[in-house]
Amino acid sequence: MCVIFILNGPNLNMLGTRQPSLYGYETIAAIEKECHSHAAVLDLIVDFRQSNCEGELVSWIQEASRKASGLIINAGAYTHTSVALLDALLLCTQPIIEVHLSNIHAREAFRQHSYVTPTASGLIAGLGGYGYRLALTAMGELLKKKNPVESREKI
Ligand code: CA2
Repeated sequence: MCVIFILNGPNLNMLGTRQPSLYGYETIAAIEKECHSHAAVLDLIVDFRQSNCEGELVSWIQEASRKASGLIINAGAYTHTSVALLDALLLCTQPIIEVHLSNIHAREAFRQHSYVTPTASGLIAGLGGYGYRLALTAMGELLKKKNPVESREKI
């Protein structure tokens, strides 16, 4: 079965404790649980992680490039700042889907630039924790394609 890494960046461990109007009431643990059960329906296995450290995320992206069939990433604030994450993502030959809980394009100008987007097959933003399930569904469809990344094939 295909293993999908789902990586989460800084402060996402705080979900459900503050700022529910922006990020919802769901905790990261609840999102992880939903991802595991949705993945089971799709015949996928999820490796779900969160870190506040940029270097750890870089190492996990490198690990995903060796072990995973696909990568779903919410890089948190590093989305808007990290060339290190971009360089690591550029090494991945697997499909990448970028997820954000909030609609980053309806927020401050600095959140409207993403270093992740150029590496991603697709982007889901503004749908809260549901976006992770949508990303898993899309990943399942992408993985049925012969060349999901090279051609940036559409579902
Ligand atoms: O909308 C998203 O998913 C973001 O990646 C979340 C990041 C933000 O920097 C990005 O621009 C968009 C922030 C995550 C912080 O999460 C918190 C949750 C509860 C309380 C405090 C922070």
